[in-house]
Amino acid sequence: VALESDLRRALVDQELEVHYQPTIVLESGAMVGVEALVRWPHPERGMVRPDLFIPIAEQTGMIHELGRQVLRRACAQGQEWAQLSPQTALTVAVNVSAKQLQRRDFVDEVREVLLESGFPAERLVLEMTESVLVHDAEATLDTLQALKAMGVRIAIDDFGTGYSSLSYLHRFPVDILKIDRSFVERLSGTEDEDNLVESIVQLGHTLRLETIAEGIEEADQIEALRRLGCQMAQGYHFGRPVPAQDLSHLIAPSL
Ligand code: G
Ligand code: G
Ligand code: G
Ligand code: MN
Ligand code: NA
Repeated sequence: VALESDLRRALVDQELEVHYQPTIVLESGAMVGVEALVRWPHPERGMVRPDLFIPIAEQTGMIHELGRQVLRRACAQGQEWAQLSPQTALTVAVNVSAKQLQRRDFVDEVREVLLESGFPAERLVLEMTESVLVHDAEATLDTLQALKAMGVRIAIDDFGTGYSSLSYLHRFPVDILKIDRSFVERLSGTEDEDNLVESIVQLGHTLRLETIAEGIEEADQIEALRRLGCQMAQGYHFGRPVPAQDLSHLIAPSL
């Protein structure tokens, strides 16, 4: 309850921060995007992890305000980077809870944030988990098609850990599969584990989806992923989530 009222106050005072983790093209090593990850610098508890407060926000309905603040911040930041370095054309990926997608006005909210920030819809990626597609499939399909029509791209987060079905992947306007880090962790071990990642990458090729491997911590995982045909990656090896200013030197090196 203490955390809940603290979170309510943090939202009113706009105390949440957004950190950004680079997304890298495996072939070239170029940074092509970032994932926005919310952070809560709590006055007494220090940095509170999202795993702790996102569920509270979902249960109390605060997730809508939280999500709006993160989306606003991330699109404004994306636009700032675009102006500092027009040639970089970074994508910005924002995590979205099932609860947010279920709200009727979610699409309007995304449209408004894009208009207000000037950030191009084509460079916004919304990340959601597989479970979102399964529950309330008809309403979700409408929502995703409306987002798609605006130009926004859809990524399935933690892919491989949820309720996977080929038919919904085919049916929903998904653009990107993010391969869960539990699969990447076990890479370069036995052939069976490599084959698991390989089949997700192959599925991506078949459905014409981009694949992003998550949780790369070791250099030897990069070679394995390249060999398996995975296009992109994220992980502490390339960069952990950091405040926007800590990425500026990578985005506009001359500044
Ligand atoms: O960043 P880690 O940084 O600890 O994130 C933990 C979990 O919180 C992940 O599952 C991530 O997707 C989720 N998360 C991080 N930021 C956000 C956010 O802005 N909105 C939602 N809904 N989830 C987020
Ligand atoms: O669920 P989602 O994929 O959005 O959450 C991303 C989570 O993974 C965040 O908590 C982020 O901080 C964390 N993360 C990012 N890169 C790595 C990594 O290389 N190793 C580990 N263990 N976690 C990572
Ligand atoms: O950022 P720093 O200089 O502390 O990073 C040292 C090394 O550890 C780098 O290779 C970096 O990619 C990696 N790294 C950074 N943060 C984390 C983390 O939270 N967990 C793990 N396992 N590795 C990290
Ligand atoms: Mn994510
Ligand atoms: Na993930």
